[in-house]
Amino acid sequence: MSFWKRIIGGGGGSPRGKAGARAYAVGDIHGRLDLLDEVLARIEDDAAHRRARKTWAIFLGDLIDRGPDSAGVIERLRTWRPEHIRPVFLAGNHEEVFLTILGGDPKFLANWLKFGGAECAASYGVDPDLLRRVDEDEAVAMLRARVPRRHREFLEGFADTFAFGDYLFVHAGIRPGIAIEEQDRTDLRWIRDPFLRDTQDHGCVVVHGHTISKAVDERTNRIGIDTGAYKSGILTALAVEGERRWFLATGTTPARELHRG
Ligand SMILES: [Mn+2]
Repeated sequence: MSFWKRIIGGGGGSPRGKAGARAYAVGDIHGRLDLLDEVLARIEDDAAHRRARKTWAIFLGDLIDRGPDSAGVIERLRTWRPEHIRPVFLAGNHEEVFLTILGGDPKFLANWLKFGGAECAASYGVDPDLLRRVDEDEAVAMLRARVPRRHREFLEGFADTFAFGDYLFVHAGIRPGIAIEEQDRTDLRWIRDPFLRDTQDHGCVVVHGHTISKAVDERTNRIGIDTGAYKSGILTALAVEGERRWFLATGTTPARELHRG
């Protein structure tokens, strides 16, 4: 049932996922192939132990940078073909920057190297110190030569949003007060405060990554699941089916303790 139907009906019901389906959403991976392997195994195991449903796994973006193995993460997800689970990939701000550089534009290069790009470059066998020393165009050419075309094409195919019943999955968030179809792509990938501080109902529950919280940041109008995997070791996945939702995470932290408060 849509948000408006519920309001008009005066029901005050909980948000629901798409009828007859299940979704798993995975937060910012940032080059942690070790944690990705673990969370994929947990998702596949969880799905195998529940009723067969049409099932999606939505990756909220920022697969790359910061952690040690961006190239490995991309290759793992590019070739991930679980039975009965359809992967959906959303682009984060880190994919945007990486693709801009790989497209031949060096304007973000220096900042990218500072914000986790050095580790990404190293995962492709490109020495980040060398990238800093040579001129920008040469640095871009070195990266373009080492990042496989199939990786670039994979990243270029990422979506901006994924709607699932009363839920909307995005990388960073939405600009409050603007219809989903009219959202600016930059907001979807980069927004923080105007979205994070907003308490109004958006007409959907927004599930997002991008901004790190110590525990799952579960509010009435949004759920943040970026638990800072690259430094915390905790990569979180949210599962939604009907009115139910539950969390899977790497490490030994019980899902319950991932909740704030
Ligand atoms: Mn991000």
